[in-house]
Amino acid sequence: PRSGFCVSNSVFYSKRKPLPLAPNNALDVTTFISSRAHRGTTAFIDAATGRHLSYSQLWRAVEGVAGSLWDMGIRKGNVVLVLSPNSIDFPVVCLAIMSLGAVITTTNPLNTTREIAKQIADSKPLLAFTTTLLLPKVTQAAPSLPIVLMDATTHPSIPDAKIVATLHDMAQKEPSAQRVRERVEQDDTATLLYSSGTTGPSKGVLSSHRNLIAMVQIVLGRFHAGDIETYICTVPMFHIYGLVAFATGLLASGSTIVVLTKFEMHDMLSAIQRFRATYLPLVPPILVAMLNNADAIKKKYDIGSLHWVLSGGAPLSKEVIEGFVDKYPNVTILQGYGLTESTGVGASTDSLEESRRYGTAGLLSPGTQAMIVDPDSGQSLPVNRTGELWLRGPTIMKGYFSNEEATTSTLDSKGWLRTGDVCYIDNDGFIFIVDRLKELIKYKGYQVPPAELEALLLTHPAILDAAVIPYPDREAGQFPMAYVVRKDGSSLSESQVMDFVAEQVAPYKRIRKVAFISSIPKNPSGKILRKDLIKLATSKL
Ligand code: 4UW
Repeated sequence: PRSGFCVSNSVFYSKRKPLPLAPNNALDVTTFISSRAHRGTTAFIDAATGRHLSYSQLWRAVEGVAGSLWDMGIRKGNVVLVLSPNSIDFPVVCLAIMSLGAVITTTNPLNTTREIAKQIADSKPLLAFTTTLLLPKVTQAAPSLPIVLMDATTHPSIPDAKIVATLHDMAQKEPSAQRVRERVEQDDTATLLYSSGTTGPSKGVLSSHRNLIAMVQIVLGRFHAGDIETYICTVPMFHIYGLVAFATGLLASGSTIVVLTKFEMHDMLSAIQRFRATYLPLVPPILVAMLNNADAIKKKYDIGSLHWVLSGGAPLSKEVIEGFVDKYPNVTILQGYGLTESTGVGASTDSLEESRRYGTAGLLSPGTQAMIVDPDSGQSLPVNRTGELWLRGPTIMKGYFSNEEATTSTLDSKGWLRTGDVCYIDNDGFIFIVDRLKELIKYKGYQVPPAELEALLLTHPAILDAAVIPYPDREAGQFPMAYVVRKDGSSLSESQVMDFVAEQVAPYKRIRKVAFISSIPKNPSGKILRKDLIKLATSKL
């Protein structure tokens, strides 16, 4: 069926043109991207230094790095860690690793040594790419892990660090005739990104070359034929959003990507002005800030080149969209909804007309199917009825890395992914996200798994029990709030609880509100009744 929905068993089919899936089974995503024809010349510009990479330099560097990795002994299936802020070198590293059939695992540079060590212990990388600034985190987390420095031109000797090469040297390497290309199949794993899914701590999400190739085609399909856009990249490339856009998808379109190493409002706005950027992918908190300061921004910067702002990673309120459109009338706000587990975009609005349906997350991506499932009865529901969104299609992950239990409770035998998002689909096939069933907290678009913070709180000698919930916040979207049961006789204070957590987690995971309670409400099987706590916490708002 090509209409918005199929009535027979309540499966919704995408209304977009189907994907022309790549038929050749022996294909890696890097080869797929590099073989696309386009008219683009400049691939990347570093916003701070103006350093450029043309498309031919990009593919030359990827080939050099891949050849060097091969010489170092990196082979198909090996995991390589990338711990770096955004840079024009980040995509080079990712594309080179994937071209060998090796697997990228990325992590947030804000993460603490403890958090990075945990991911290293789980994913077992053989090599790490990092920067001079982040080097101490890697060496402390895994002292024996060999390291490639991404931002040094000479090979530094730093005590205690096992630096084996610089990216600079690797990229210069002449293509070697010796390198035997191992056959990479579309079903081979390409990325191992971490996500907490519907419950529990972060887990490795296995996405295949097939998943990524389909995502590249979805990103390409969102293009208006022949347009070459200039993008600003400020969303993180370590996250699925930045990775599928800036380190893979958009490179197949010939677009130019202006890269900011971190988000800074002034840097972003002056980069738009300087490079006449047309397209700006963001997370909601930055749109909120642009709205709050609209008059001052318009006075100080000429951002007239900007036509598209893409928002995703967390919900964007109708009020913000209306306010934004009012303040920036030349800009169309597009929405993208996705998950790490769906290797990127599951639904999106792609045009001015679609964007006018304020509040929608858009139409299903090409080739993607959906069901809306009643969480109580397990029945799939028809249009305009609210339930859990399930997704199926060519971008859905292979599963969680060495975690059979999490995989089977998230992916069913027919390939349906339970998103943990509460949604409905309207008569025209537009998805509306109304709530989150899963535990996940999103602080400024970053994932904060409550289970990790709860486990940490329970290690405090004065804490008997704890539960962590999302607390709504206009700027951050939501932040983690803790309900804590103190042990008898303890005089533990709110700030002591917050400090205890802050010392051990990345800043975006910090507990920003604490309340004490006599017991944590739980169901008979011991599951925390989060909805009750959320109601309690927000009843006074
Ligand atoms: N509206 C409401 C949204 C939305 C949302 C996400 O960190 P993850 O696993 O993944 C992401 C991925 C976002 C993304 C990827 C590729 C892309 O092109 C794009 O375009 C803008 C966005 O966020 O978190 C997944 C969870 O985040 C929430 C939702 O709960 C989802 O299950 N979420 N996007 N537009 N909520």
